[in-house]
Amino acid sequence: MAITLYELGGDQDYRYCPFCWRSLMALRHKGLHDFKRVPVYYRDRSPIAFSGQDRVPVLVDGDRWVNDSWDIACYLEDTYPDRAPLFGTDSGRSQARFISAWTLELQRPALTAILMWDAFEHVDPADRAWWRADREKRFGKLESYRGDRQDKVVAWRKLLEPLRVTLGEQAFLGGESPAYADYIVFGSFQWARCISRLELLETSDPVYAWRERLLDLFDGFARSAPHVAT
Ligand SMILES: N[C@@H](CCC(=O)N[C@@H](CS)C(=O)NCC(=O)O)C(=O)O
Repeated sequence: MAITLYELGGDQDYRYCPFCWRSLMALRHKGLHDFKRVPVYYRDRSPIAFSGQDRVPVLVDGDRWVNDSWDIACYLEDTYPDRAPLFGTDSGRSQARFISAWTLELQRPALTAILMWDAFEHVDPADRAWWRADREKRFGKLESYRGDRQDKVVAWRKLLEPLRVTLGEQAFLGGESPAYADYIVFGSFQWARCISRLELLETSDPVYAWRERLLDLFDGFARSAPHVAT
């Protein structure tokens, strides 16, 4: 059955939605390599109107569709049980829910504020007026997020301590091999890597080495995605 993933479109074909990256990695993990990627732009959500909501990712698998990255992961796990497990067990699934909640703390508001200007710069030009109006309503003037953010990055790194301690002991959150929990957190790092030159991690950090391992997965699938990080 043909699979399509509707994901956020940015300028120059950049794909940098953290939640879509969770689903992209989950598809590859399940060995579902042959799927179509369709960009959805902020200004026009009509391609996903069939889902009755206006957020990406949305997955279409034959005559079924699922929206929300968590529901997509559960759908893939339950629909393709004979392929590599994303959660492993019910308790793995429950614990991944915790990781998902924790990752939101990591991403919002601190990382969002650090990357606000970068994100704006990579919104498709035709979406910029919409994006500015929407984000300024919620977060204030975009220009206030410009400038040196190094101090903020140093403070943000402290939030990574539970990740750092865990990955100091094991290769992945999934243990010896990656699991959906890894893709949840990785989505935020991949988002950052796609839009920003800011170095979020020090090379000596176990989280850095983990991110490298994730970038290498599936023949360097995430590494080869268009990005601005050096
Ligand atoms: N909880 C949702 C969040 C999805 C979400 O917020 N997606 C963003 C793209 S990263 C979106 O569609 N944003 C549209 C907007 O900001 O209006 C999930 O995990 O799928």
